[in-house]
Amino acid sequence: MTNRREVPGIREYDDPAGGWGALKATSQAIRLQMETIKAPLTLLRTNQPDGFDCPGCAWPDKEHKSTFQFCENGAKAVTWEATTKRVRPEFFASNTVSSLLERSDFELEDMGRLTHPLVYDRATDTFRAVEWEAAFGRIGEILRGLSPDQVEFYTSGRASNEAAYLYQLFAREYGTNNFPDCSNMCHEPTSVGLPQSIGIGKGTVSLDDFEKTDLIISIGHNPGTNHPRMMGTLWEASRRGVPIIVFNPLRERALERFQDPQSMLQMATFGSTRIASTYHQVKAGGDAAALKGVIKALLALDAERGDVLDREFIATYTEGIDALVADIEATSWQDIEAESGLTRDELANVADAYAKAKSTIITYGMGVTQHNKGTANVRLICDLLLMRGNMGREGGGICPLRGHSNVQGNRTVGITEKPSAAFLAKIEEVLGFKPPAEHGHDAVAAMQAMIAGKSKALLCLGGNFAVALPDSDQCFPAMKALDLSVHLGTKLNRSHLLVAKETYILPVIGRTELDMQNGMGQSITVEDSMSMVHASAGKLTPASEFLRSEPAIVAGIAAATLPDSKVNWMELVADYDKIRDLIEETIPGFERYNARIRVPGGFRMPLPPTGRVFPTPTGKAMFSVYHGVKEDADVDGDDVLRLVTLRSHDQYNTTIYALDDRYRGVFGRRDVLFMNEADLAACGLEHGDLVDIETAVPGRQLRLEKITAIAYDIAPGSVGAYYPEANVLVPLDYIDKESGTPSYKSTPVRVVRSAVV
Ligand SMILES: Nc1nc2c(c(=O)[nH]1)N[C@H]1C(S)=C(S)[C@@H](COP(=O)(O)OP(=O)(O)OC[C@H]3O[C@@H](n4cnc5c(=O)[nH]c(N)nc54)[C@H](O)[C@@H]3O)O[C@H]1N2
Ligand SMILES: Nc1nc2c(c(=O)[nH]1)N[C@H]1C(S)=C(S)[C@@H](COP(=O)(O)OP(=O)(O)OC[C@H]3O[C@@H](n4cnc5c(=O)[nH]c(N)nc54)[C@H](O)[C@@H]3O)O[C@H]1N2
Ligand SMILES: [Mo]
Repeated sequence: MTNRREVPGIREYDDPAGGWGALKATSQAIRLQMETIKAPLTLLRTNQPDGFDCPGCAWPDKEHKSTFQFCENGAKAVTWEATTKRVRPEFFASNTVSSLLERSDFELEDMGRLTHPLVYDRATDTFRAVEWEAAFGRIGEILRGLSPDQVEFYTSGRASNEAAYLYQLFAREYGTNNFPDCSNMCHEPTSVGLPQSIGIGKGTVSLDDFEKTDLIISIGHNPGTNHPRMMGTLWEASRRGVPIIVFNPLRERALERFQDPQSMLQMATFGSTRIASTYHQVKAGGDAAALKGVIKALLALDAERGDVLDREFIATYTEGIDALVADIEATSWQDIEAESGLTRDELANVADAYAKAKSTIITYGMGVTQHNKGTANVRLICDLLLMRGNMGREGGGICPLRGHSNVQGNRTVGITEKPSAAFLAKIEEVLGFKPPAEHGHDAVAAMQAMIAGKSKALLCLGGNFAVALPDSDQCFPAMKALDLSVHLGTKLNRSHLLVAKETYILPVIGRTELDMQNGMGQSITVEDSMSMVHASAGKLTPASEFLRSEPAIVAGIAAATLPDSKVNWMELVADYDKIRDLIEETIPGFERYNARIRVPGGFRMPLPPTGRVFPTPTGKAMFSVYHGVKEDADVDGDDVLRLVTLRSHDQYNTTIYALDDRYRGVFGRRDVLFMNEADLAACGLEHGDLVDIETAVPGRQLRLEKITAIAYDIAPGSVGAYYPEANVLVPLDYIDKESGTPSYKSTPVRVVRSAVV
């Protein structure tokens, strides 16, 4: 490292995660986005009993009444929405859409909050303000002229239960199950794999379990950046002496050392706490092999000692262990080591620690799901937990780290392209219309239908659909070929600007803002990663008097589209309690919904596995078999590397807050490729060289040119680049077949030196 050349913006960051660095970054975020006088008050209202739910992440709060939990990235999410910057119609009048498309994603959102409903004017290539009713009327007219299966209803996971429920009701009465949603690009392997294994697609642990667990295994997530409030939980566990075993190809600072900004002593003494007790730099895409290795070692240990498996649990509550054991026996250590990049000894040590722990929690994120074997990965995690009865045991269970703050709730209230027959029957019984039963499109299928010209219209309840999806060079033109696109959003983004024949941008009241309907302040509800449902009420004055709430906009479009609707849209929107009553009538688990959200902390949705009830078709928890260990057999070559696309510390998905990635030592730029020193050398490259990256999968050849390769502590054979810039490299059809989730974390690529111009 000593004689490496200087590369602009790349320098080592030695401090622990959190701590003084986080305090400084927070005050900077406030200074850039908000009036400093208003900011502290706004931040203090985050996650309070009568305040709003933090739009940052889906990690729960203890009883939802803790004193303000300090969180740098939560503060960024809040200040980004509560910013005093505005982008008004006058600005749009003097800036063509073509010129706006030249700006970066960061610049687009940084212009501030949208203030007026806008319609695209093709003659001038600009957006201009439009009356709400005129927008609804025209959208309704176009939708009535299309066949429902030509229309896609996208949802990004920030929408409240109330907005999402109305949205799915509208789409289903209109006549489609085309519900692409952000979850399809995120935790779909969880939603598909967990029901097969344990009968429900949600995590099984609560915060209390973290206080009682003996071991935490963390696979493929980066909580210091993406679930910062989890750091407090990990910090406490580590100080209690609980081993934390990490599997991650990159050394992530927050998983190594954390300085708790809430600990006066640690701040004053510049101390920090070790987080990971052991850090395994698994190869990208090597988790299935690593998990099979741990299972193999655990079986060997059990053969030796006889008391490692929880035989009583396995006999009473599960099925299928014999097939798993047979498959594990047939998997060689040689393959496991080659594919995981970890040694037999390392994996056996994990098995030892696991066998010692009375109760174990496994946490995981996108490093597990965004692979073409994402569902198999999730099921292998379940297998490992089931072998020692870690389901329905205090301090044990599975903990998927959800993405958007209400992505789990959206699913619960009906955002799914594959609705159950029971749900559809209930809708028919209660609402009096027959919803379609035919399955609809998920995110990739929706885009493929758009590319093929089969889908003609796209409605987006939030999000940045085209930018979040893989293969931008195919997705962007497909947006422009649509007849209609409608975006409900808070800030301008590229998907809004990839205009269709007709395009509307409809600005919404955000989570932090007061939502008045009929003279009454309304609250909405959300469900966190641990299935707690609670109310959220914004307090700030909305960014503009012309904003409307998401439920009101959905209802407005629905009423204009369906003149003979069975639903009284306006009555529902006048009082959100009425939407919740309807949710209670049509979806199990919401009994006494309105009463229970008025209790601080809310209530927990039913989670049968916590009582060792597994609602699978057999009534048992099911072990799985995943043959083989390889990511994809046909793309191997000595020079093929696995590309991981990931988030920096200064971004929220496609929203870029700033250009730094402090913990990884990247400042003021995002055009870098993280590479292991050995891979750099093997490619004949040096730290700081300009490279081109090209995909190494059959099919469309995708390329990203002139990226700076930098030496980084990442597993050999794996390279990393930032999302969304690297999305041009992810093939749209390189997906997990079971869940449809793109392999954003293991695209096979080759890296070559850029040609000199
Ligand atoms: N501040 C902030 N908060 C967020 C978000 C945000 O963008 N910014 N996004 C939200 C959303 S929608 C989501 S889904 C979550 C995402 O939260 P995470 O799941 O943490 O997502 P990523 O940052 O994409 O990266 C995951 C981690 O997986 C590792 N990884 C990559 N490939 C592999 C692999 O093959 N195996 C293993 N074991 N690890 C691997 C990467 O090195 C990285 O540390 O966070 C949510 N919260
Ligand atoms: N290469 C690669 N691609 C990925 C991923 C990856 O790891 N690598 N991760 C995937 C994952 S996990 C996800 S979840 C998706 C994310 O995909 P999306 O959810 O579609 O994207 P976001 O960037 O979260 O959406 C940002 C936009 O949401 C709007 N917005 C913000 N707040 C609100 C609100 O309160 N209401 C409304 N109506 N709009 C609002 C703003 O206009 C903002 O521009 O991306 C996926 N894409
Ligand atoms: Mo996500």
